[in-house]
Amino acid sequence: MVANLPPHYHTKEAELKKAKTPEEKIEILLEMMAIMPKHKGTEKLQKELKSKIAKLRKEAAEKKIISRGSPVPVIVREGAGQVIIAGPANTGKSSLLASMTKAKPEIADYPYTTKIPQPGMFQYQDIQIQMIDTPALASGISENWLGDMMRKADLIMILIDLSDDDILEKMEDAMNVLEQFRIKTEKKWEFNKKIMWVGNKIDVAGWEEIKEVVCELYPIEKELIPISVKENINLEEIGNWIFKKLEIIRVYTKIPGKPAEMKDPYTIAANSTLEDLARAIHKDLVKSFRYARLWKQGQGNPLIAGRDHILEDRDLVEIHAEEIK
Ligand SMILES: Nc1nc2c(ncn2[C@@H]2O[C@H](COP(=O)(O)OP(=O)(O)OP(=O)(O)O)[C@@H](O)[C@H]2O)c(=O)[nH]1
Ligand SMILES: [Mg+2]
Repeated sequence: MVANLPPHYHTKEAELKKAKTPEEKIEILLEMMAIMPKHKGTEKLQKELKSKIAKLRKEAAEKKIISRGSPVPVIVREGAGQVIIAGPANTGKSSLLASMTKAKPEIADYPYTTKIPQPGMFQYQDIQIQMIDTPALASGISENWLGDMMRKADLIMILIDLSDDDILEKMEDAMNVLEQFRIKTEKKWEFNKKIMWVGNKIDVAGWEEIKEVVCELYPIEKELIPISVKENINLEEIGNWIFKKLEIIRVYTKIPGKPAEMKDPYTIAANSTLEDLARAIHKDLVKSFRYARLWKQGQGNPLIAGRDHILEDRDLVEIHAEEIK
């Protein structure tokens, strides 16, 4: 069968000959893959390109050419938690950031659009959570700063594309990068960071089969949240999951004798005690703490609680302290 390749493909072929670094070659080969019509006649060629890409990625990874000397981006932590949106190219990471926050990242139908990370604040009920859109998680593309950023984050959201036939290959590659970043244990399904799995583009027919294929190879079925940014499906669910995964609680405080204002809560780690809350408010309060009046959500009468009392989400607390002389 004749391959019938578009002229643009041959231009890319010429570019490939001139490319020097593995990264350049990978980018061109990926573009060639994208341009190539997918039918029986191009099957052999597709395989060849894929194996070339795999070889180059290995080469790039071995040489550790994931630090290209470009300036390291720094993002100042803000809000009640920091979540990195990561994942293979073109899965909708920037689209998700744009839909959840006021940020305006560049979105395009070709891969590797995002080159530098971009933050946005996600309003979840009465708290704000920082979300960071990142460039594709792919060997030969991802740079070391991305690993640093991910290791410092509270939660990593891995966004995959459930409309993509090449999902397995991209997953494998992304997992390899996570291993290089020491976020995933080598050859084991074990992560040393909190991870959440999100599958995008379920507005495209056939996503269930692709999901099945991925879940057969990777044990993510129970956790995977299927969404569509485009059609606004399940996006609310993501907020709830982020909050759950961050394992934080909101605690409202009031001053004795003053009415409660149920806003601007402290956000502290789940299972924190009243003493931990006192510490978060002011270090002197840890010493001077005597007791607290504590209202559980929806309950009228307060309980009197000591410093070891474990707090829960949406508790209202009035701390009574000794006067410091
Ligand atoms: N059908 C469909 N397309 C989507 C959805 N979300 C995003 N897209 C499209 O997917 C393409 C890639 O979106 P981006 O948000 O740029 O993806 P990305 O993961 O940031 O891509 P890179 O920065 O290149 O890694 C764009 O054409 C989007 O319009 C979705 O839910 N459904
Ligand atoms: Mg992007």
